[in-house]
Amino acid sequence: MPLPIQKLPSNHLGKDYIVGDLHGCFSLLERLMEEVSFDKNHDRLFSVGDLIDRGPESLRCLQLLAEPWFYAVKGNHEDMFLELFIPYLLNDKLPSSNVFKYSDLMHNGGEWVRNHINQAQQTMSVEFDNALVLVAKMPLIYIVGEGEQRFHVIHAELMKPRAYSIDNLVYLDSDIDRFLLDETISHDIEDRLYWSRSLMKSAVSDLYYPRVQKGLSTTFCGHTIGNKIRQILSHVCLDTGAFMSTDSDNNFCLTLYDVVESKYFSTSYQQSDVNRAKYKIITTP
Ligand SMILES: [Mn+2]
Repeated sequence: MPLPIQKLPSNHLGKDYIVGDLHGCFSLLERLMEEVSFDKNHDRLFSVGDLIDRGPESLRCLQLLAEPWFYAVKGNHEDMFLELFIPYLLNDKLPSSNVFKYSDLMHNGGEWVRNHINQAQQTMSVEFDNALVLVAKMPLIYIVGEGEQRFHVIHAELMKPRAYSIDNLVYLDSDIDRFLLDETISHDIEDRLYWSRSLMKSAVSDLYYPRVQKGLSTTFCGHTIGNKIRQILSHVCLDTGAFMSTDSDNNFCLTLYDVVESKYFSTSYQQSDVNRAKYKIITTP
């Protein structure tokens, strides 16, 4: 199995971009990549996970995992997907219809997988099988670059357990370096990495957390939907609700952040064009 934490050098040849939760919104991503003239030979695209479910093109999003320029961490939706399909991956045994019906995946927008079941042969489609192998290899954390340039990509939050003191709420670079050395990450840390909403919920509550956490490099994340980018304790949340952007009553969109130029691009199913704006991340308290 590949390591759950992967370290990559800075990109000196091209640019690095981060995209928020895709949830099947492949065509929106295509539009944003075209807008920024994404260079597949030199640029890299990082994803904060949750490639699948709820939106229209889940499998197409998973197929991005085969691209050499695409780097995605596992989200809670990929975790639910694997929970349902790991037995099939390991022993070719499809889940029973009851297991399917009552799975977490089916209750969270995973109905699309039904279109890939080959009932007669009790297998999934070849495209599905290929994607499943790639999902099983997704890491939980990317560490990119060193020093001032360093950033992380995770799905949700780096919350510590029983974090009561404001000075001690989240894991720092030193903790992440230790996870990297240990080559493993415990199950409860993994769970909070996928599911935590403590910090981002504070953005809409009265709780105040500073934008920068000393000792923690910029950590791009998603998982909690808002109608704009939010920065709390060095976590920069890019989940702007792409799959809900079909509704003209909201400002939801897919967001792509350009790390080098400190700006973002967004688009939605309601628009045919792209918005662009500066969003400078604060790195010193
Ligand atoms: Mn999520």
